[in-house]
Amino acid sequence: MTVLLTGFEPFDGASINPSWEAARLVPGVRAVQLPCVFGETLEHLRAAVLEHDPAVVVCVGQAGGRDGVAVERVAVNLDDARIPDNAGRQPIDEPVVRGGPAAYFATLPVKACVAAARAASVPASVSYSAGTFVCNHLFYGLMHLIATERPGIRGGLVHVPFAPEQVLDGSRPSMPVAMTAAALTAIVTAAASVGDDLRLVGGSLH
Ligand code: PCA
Repeated sequence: MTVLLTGFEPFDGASINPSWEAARLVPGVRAVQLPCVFGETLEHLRAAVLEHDPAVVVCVGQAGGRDGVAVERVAVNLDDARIPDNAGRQPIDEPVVRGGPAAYFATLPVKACVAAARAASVPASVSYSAGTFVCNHLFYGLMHLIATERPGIRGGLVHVPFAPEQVLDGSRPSMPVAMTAAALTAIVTAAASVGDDLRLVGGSLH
């Protein structure tokens, strides 16, 4: 079964992006780096899906400040950028896809993915907001592509913490890249093998 795993190039002045540093370490997948640019990132994703014809697509992005791996459940049809992307674009209150539904759910077994990461000894949880920047844009575009053209694909997005070298003053949480890669390896394995998602207590109060 072909698994496509994407990570992002660095953005916001950073010199690395742990999403790509970890994705490239995962064995047995097609790993592709995507630009952190609204619109363009979706063109690259589409080209990778056409080239590799994957059964599973897991997109990965950095979520600076998070203290664990987050398997995202919901993609919203909203671009609302707090900072410019790598091409200087900063959309405000625009849809990802004009006329598209307000939101899509991931088609990954999100709770099984979280359980798999935890079984690999990595802190992980389901998240209910992927934000409104390029990661959510990519996630929504992926789910729209799946819904309209490739209904068989299991797809979703995983947010990962900073790498330790990005926060050497220790003021924000971080996770070693090898640990992030171990979580991604467990997640893609679960995504490729679990049928129905696990019915586990989860959710979030806010
Ligand atoms: N994280 C950003 C975009 C690229 C990345 O790695 C986000 O969460 O939107």
